[in-house]
Amino acid sequence: MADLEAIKEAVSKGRRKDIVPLVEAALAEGVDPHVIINDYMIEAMKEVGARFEAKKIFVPEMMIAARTMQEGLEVIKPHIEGSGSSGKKLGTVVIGTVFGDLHDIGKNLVVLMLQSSGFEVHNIGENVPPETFVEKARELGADVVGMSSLLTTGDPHVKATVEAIKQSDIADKVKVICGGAAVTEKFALETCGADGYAPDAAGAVKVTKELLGLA
Ligand code: B12
Repeated sequence: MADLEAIKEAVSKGRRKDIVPLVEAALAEGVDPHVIINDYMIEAMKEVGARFEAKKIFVPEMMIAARTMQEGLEVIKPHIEGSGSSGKKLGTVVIGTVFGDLHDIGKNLVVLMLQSSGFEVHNIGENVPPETFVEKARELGADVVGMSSLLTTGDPHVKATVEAIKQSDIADKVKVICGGAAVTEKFALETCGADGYAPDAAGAVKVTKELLGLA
């Protein structure tokens, strides 16, 4: 039987040498990759965050946990890519993490889920200033711009980025969605004026489809 608790523990304790064989074994037994990610890996990262907040661990441990999760995700990726796509491009999404913020795991999961659902996704990276979101969205012909924010100190950057897009020449061409642990629905929609919010990667696909009239 697949040891899913061991996957959670490998991520939360940063046991990098264990993660790949554990994930491979679970996948070989037919465990749903989304279950591995959502119910075990993300839960592990929540524990890591709580231990960091309680000063039981520090940045290096948080970093090793993140690396462990990323290595596990690399094994899972091919099992998700293309899984739900009909082959027809549903739209173009440009997505990045806001200025000052280097967290990328959640954003990269959103990228993976959107790609596997049939969207063309351009990942413009982390620490992205508002004007770069606008430039890239214009250059790449985005239908939707997504931004990720994990730090509450990033709130002004989320607001500034939404405003930069809404005040630009592409305002009527793109919809703006926000997410990440620092963002609430109220903050995204009411304070920043974004068009959509989602709490997780599956929700990101749902809201993107809704905004483009595909759902
Ligand atoms: C791993 C981690 C790190 C790693 C990041 C590695 C990496 N490559 O990303 C490292 C060690 C580098 C790091 C650094 C820091 N971190 Co950190 N980190 C975390 C941790 C433990 C997990 C984040 C994560 O990957 N979660 C798993 C993913 C899958 O979840 P997610 O990102 O939330 O994404 C999901 C949803 O939010 C949503 N989503 C995400 N993006 C988007 C975008 C859109 C458009 C949509 C619709 C949805 C969506 O879908 C995703 C999938 O379900 C969190 C704890 C937490 N609870 O979040 C702290 C946390 C975010 N970090 C924190 C802090 C304080 C820091 C540092 C400032 C620490 C320091 N003193 O240096 C630095 C900041 C560096 C910087 N400038 O960015 C705090 C933030 C507190 C706050 N209120 O602002 C947290 C909350 C920890 C805590 N409880 O104190 N961190």
